[in-house]
Amino acid sequence: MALIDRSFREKIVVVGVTIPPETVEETEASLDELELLIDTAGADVVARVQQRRTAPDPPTYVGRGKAEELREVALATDCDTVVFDNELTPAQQYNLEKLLGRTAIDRTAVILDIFAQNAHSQEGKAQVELAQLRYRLPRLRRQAGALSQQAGGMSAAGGAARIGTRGPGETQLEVDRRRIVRRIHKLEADLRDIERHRRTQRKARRRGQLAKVVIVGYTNAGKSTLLNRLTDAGVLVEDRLFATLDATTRRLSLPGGETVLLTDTVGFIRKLPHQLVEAFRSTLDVAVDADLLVHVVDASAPDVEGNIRAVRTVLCEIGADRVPELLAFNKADLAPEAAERLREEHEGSVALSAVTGQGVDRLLATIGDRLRAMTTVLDLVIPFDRGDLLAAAHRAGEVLHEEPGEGGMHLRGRFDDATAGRFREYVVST
Ligand SMILES: Nc1nc2c(ncn2[C@@H]2O[C@H](COP(=O)(O)OP(=O)(O)OP(=O)(O)O)[C@@H](O)[C@H]2O)c(=O)[nH]1
Ligand SMILES: [Mg+2]
Repeated sequence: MALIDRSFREKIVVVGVTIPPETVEETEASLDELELLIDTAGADVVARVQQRRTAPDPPTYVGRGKAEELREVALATDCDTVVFDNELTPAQQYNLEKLLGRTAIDRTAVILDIFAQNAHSQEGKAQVELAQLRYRLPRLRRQAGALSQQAGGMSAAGGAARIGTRGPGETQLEVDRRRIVRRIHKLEADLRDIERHRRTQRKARRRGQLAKVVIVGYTNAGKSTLLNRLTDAGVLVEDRLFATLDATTRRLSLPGGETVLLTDTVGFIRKLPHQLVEAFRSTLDVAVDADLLVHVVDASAPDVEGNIRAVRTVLCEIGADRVPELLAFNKADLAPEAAERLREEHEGSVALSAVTGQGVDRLLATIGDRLRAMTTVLDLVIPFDRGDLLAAAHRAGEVLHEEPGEGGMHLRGRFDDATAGRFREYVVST
């Protein structure tokens, strides 16, 4: 179901419309990113068209005059596809294709296309297909319209004639729609099964009560490189967007002796399609469940603060904005000055290079410090006949010291806030 043909390098014209409060600079940054996405998808951008408007023009998003100009640019550059940075409604997409005489798609379609190309696991494939079908379902009319025009010959050629007719195309449309809805339900059920299975696994792991550290960040920031540097994960690293779609978890020993679980996740981007956020919800849940997010930032990127904001927007959308965050400015080998400046500007952050390893020790020490700051050290006396509690303390916390003494087992341990409450009546001092 690729939207961009990969049998050759398609020529593409990109279109960006600035609608306040968005600024022209933000539109340009977003278009730069769209060009990277298109390059990742395997096509070439040959021209860029921009416009400022107070609101989208309902029929074609850009105004009538701009649409004409766009048609001329498309002809002059002999492009194959026009890609809008803004999300098009199905009707706008249809009208634009008719006017331009070539495929018109939006940023969402490009991102879905790249995800489809990069999905390898069963779950990743199901998630991407689900997002694609949800994107396609409301757009079916367009294709069915083309069908009914063919079937109806001359008399049905006028665009308006499709509405209200019950031609063979519409019957086909109903068939297609039902088939897609059925497939969506099947995928949702499959994903629920995978999710249930993973929850069981996660529960088994939780018994170990290891802290969960999750690497998040902009796409291509170096998240997988960092996981590989810190563990022997061997995750695929590539200089392209959305190389990673599946979460990978490894154990990691911190310099203080604690072991944590470190997870690499899918990267974020500006205007991440909501269909994808929805479909990837179960994968993204690892961030919601985390004790600490290591937010990896490419310090050599042109708009670092914009990238940080884009990641935080997605974190907010999935409900992970309340998890503590540690900013890690990566690629310090490429941009040493920028990394250092950013580290100074953001309190508590670190600068590092996942490739050379510089700053990695500092990162590990900081992870340890941050996790320890979130836990409470308690001194407990647990009666000898409460073997259940003693076992629970070992399971739920990190026991630093224990010896039998007056009144029971004297134990010093580190507990998270929730567990600490259970031992309240056995606390002797804190
Ligand atoms: N110079 C330099 N390059 C780095 C560093 N970290 C990562 N890279 C490069 O950046 C590119 C992306 O790295 P990945 O680890 O795949 O990035 P990611 O954040 O996992 O990307 P996605 O999974 O696609 O979102 C690769 O070409 C890496 O070699 C670094 O510290 N310095
Ligand atoms: Mg990755």
